[in-house]
This record gives sequence, structure tokens and C-alpha cells, in this order.
Amino acid sequence: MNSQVDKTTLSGLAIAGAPKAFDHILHVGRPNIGNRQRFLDRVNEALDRRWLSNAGRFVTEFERAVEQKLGVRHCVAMCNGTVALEIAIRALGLHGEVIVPSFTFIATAHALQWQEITPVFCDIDPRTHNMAAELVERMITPRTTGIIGVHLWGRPCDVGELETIAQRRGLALLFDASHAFGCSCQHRMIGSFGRAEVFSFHATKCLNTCEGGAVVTNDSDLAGRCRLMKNFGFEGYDRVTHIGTNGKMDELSAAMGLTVLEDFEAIVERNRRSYDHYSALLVGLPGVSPVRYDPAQVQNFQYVVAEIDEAAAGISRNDVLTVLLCENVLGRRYFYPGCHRMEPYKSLFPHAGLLLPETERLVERVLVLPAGDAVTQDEIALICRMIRTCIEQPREVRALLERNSAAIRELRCDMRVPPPPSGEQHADR
Ligand code: T4K
Repeated sequence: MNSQVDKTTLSGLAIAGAPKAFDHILHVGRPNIGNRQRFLDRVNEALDRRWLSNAGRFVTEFERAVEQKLGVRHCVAMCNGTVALEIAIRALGLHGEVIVPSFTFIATAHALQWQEITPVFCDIDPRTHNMAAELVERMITPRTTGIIGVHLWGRPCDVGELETIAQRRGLALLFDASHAFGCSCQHRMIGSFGRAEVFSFHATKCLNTCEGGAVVTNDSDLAGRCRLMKNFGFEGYDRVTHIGTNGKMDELSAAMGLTVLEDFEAIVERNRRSYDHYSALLVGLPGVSPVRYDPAQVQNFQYVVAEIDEAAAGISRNDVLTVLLCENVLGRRYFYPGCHRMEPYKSLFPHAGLLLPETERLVERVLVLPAGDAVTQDEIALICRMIRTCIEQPREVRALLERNSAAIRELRCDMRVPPPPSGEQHADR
């Protein structure tokens, strides 16, 4: 952290030519690792056993630990959340059309389209960022076979209403619970709602297995089908009874998962401290609203999300993000621009946005901030201080961004996105 520069003043910002606030990049989604020695001991154990995949001891132990934590009968661990979604979709026999939110990570939609099932995008409730249950029924056609709700940021969907609709209309209900490991809904752990729920254990998730995911369900037949499908459909050494793929989790991933699980309460507590600190410092800033979690439910606080309403803040989310990127704060605008505005959906359904006004509004507002292990309390205070400077002097910040746009393209720490062709006003617009 660079304590030499006063980030409360405009001239102290990197966009004005001052040194960056941080000499290293602060990320969203730094992996939680747990006790490194325990992990390494497990890796050595797997190597000693010479058993690295295919229903190994650690994968089995991990599955039982997840079942116990979530109070669900079956956990089928897989190589990642996307494949787990694809397998759950196939094992449920979905086809035709399936209703999903557009405001989600692209994998939710791709898991359907990959199997030539049409994702039908439904708008969200702006208060929860989750699919608006009251709109779902209007999206049902004779081709609809299922609904996939996404518990975004770990905040549960309107599970009760979705279950009622699914039952009334004879549709399968699946949840993408990628963000929601360790969260509860109606005082029950997420994991046993709908026909099945799917978790991602990607490195950036609260429970990390490097790459990993799972289908969890109380339905024994469905779990059995998923188990076959993730192992090519093999029922024995040389008997294939089902179409399948390779969706297996390996032993080293499970070793990481078991290690992180042992530390899970401490991880959530660190996340909660980050979230509380951000919330306390951002609340009351005009146009800035930190996403809230229901205090009656268990949360993992993995995502610290703020909405920036340009009309009230005087500055757009994109401009605030550009200021932060120039200070080495790699905030993210998940899930911009919405699945419906990405390919192949953009070309397949060019007018989808007409039915998604709340999604289109929200994708312009959401800013996800580095949290958890990735940042100290002092670093959070400095990030919030810089956001405050943007909100207090929006016109001046905008003028600086326009005046210094060429230098800003060089300054941004957003390494994955190539800078736009010169001539654009600023990078995110
Ligand atoms: N459904 C939903 C609702 C999801 O959010 C996701 C995944 C899925 C389904 C599919 O699950 P998986 O198949 O991925 O298991 C990231 C993750 O790759 C993705 O898992 C996640 N959602 C999504 C929300 O975020 P990117 O494209 O933003 O990843 P990336 O590489 O930019 O990483 C995010 C940040 O984390 C960066 O600032 C760097 C940092 N990072 C990342 C990795 C991998 C680290 O510090 N260390 C690391 O090892 O998608």
C-alpha cells in the first residue's frame, strides 16, 4: 500500500498522474487455501497411494463431508461447475427450452446451449438480483421443460415461488448454486432445493478445489445417473449403460477441498469482516448501495458487491471502476453485459433485451470489489476513500478521465481485456 499519496484529493489519484495506491494488484476472488501443510500432507498421501483420480479416497471423503455440511443425501463431485451443470441438465432429461436469468455467469446459459437446449432469458428482481419469480410463468411455452434459478452472490432465489410454478406447470427445477456454498435459505442449507443444485468449487469460490464442482440432490436415481454420466457411463470395467463424459474430480482437487473445508468457518468470518468494513464505509455515499444479505440466513460473504447509480452518484460505475483499475484495484463488473448480449445469444435473440429492462439497468451498475483474504482492513479503507473521492467530485473525475484517456489506457491493471482502439473516450465505455 502506498501511504505517501493522499487519495482524498483529486491530484492524489493515479488518473491525475500520482503513484498508484497499491504496488500489487488487488483481486476479486483470491483463492482460500486453508492449512498449506495439511494440503501438502494430503498430496503426499495421494502420491504414496498412487491413486489420483476415479473415485479416489479423497474425492469420496470430500463428497461425504459436503453431504454432511449441507444436510443433503448425495453429492457427486465433478471436475468443474460447468460440467456439473451440463450433467445435471442431461440427467434431468431437459430439452427444448429452459428458463434462466441472463444476469449470471455465462456458464449457466452455455451449459444449456452446449446441449442444443434454448436458454430463455428471464428478467431479475432488482432488489435481489435473482430471477423474478413472478415473470417466470410468462416465459413458459409448450417447449419449456425446466427452470434454472441462480442463487446470485449466495443470496437465495425465491425458492418457494419457483417450486410452486415448477410443480404447477410440470417443469424440472434446478438451481445453479455456484456462489452459495455454506449459505442458507429458509433456515435450510442451500443444496437440497429443487430436483438438484449445482456448486462450483473454482479457485475463486468460497470453497475452492482449484477446479471443481458438484451436483447435490436428495434424489437417489438422479444422483446415480449423474455418477454414471461423469464417468463415461461406465457401470463396471467394461459395461457402459449410459451416454457419459469425463466429469470426474481428481484426488488433488479433493485434497484441496477437504483442506479448505476444515478452515471454512474462519474463511467466512474473514469474508464477513471485509463485507462489514466495506458496508460501513460505503453506506451513505449518494448513489452507492452495497448489496445486503439477510441477517436471518447463513451467508458466505464471498462477494462484496456495490451498485452505483449514475443518476444519484453523478458518476458511472464504469468511471469509478476505471479510477480503481488505475490504482491496481482489479474490481469486476460481473455479469456485464448479461448473457443475452454475448454470443451466440446476441445473434440468436437480438431483441432479448426488450424483455430484460432490469437486467440491462443492473449490468451498468454492479461493481464487485476485492474482498476476503485478498485485502486488509486498511486496504479496504483506502479503496472506499477513493470511491468517496469519485462521488464527491464526479465532474472533476470525469474531466480527468477524458483529458488523460491515453495515459489511462496504459495505467489500467485490467490485464485480460486488450485496450480498445485509440480514439475511444475511455476504456470501459
Ligand atoms: N454458474 C455461475 C453462477 C458461476 O459464477 C460460475 C463460475 C459457473 C456457473 C461455472 O463454474 P466453473 O465451471 O467455473 O466451476 C471467474 C471464475 O472462473 C468462474 O468460476 C466464476 N463463476 C466467475 C464468477 O468468476 P473470471 O473469468 O472472472 O475468472 P478470472 O480468471 O478473471 O478470475 C477472477 C479473479 O480471481 C481475477 O482477478 C484473478 C483472481 N484469481 C483467479 C484464479 C483462477 C486468483 O487470484 N487466483 C486464481 O487462481 O471467472
